[in-house]
Amino acid sequence: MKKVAIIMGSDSDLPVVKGAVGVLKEYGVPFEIRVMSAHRTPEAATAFAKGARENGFGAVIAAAGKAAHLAGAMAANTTLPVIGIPVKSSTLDGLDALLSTVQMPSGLPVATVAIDGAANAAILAVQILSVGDASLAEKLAEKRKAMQADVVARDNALQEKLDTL
Ligand code: RP5
Repeated sequence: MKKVAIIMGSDSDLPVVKGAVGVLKEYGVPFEIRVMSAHRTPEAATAFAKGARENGFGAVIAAAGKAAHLAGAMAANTTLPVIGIPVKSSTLDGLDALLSTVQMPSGLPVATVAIDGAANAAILAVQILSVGDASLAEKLAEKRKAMQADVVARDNALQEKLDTL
């Protein structure tokens, strides 16, 4: 199975990024997690992205806050799908990182999830890998069914206690 790369601009992003780690573990998807910065270690970030495909990765998740150029820098140096997580790590509450990550020029897409949306970033990475992996596709479908059953159960519980509201 292809691996997922999780790159974060700083180890201070880890509390958010853990949400992606948990999902990848749940699906049994192999991953590597690294601290690399578009600004502080640009050469290392570039080299990682350039070698990502031949090193067995199928998708790259890049998490960064503030003037967040990490996902874009990854996308500039690989044709693998890149998923950006804007991290809320500044006085601007992550809006700065969201705009920096999502506003990519035409031709270099970054699939940007919500501010601190690490779980969705990992689910999207699993969905990308599932295109070539039937067992992952099956696990995703099972998870959807479980999610639907959970909502139905909550609705049923709500209907039962309407009189007490
Ligand atoms: C960004 O700056 C990082 O991704 C992090 O969200 C933020 C702060 O980094 P530290 O100063 O905590 O290392 O590049």
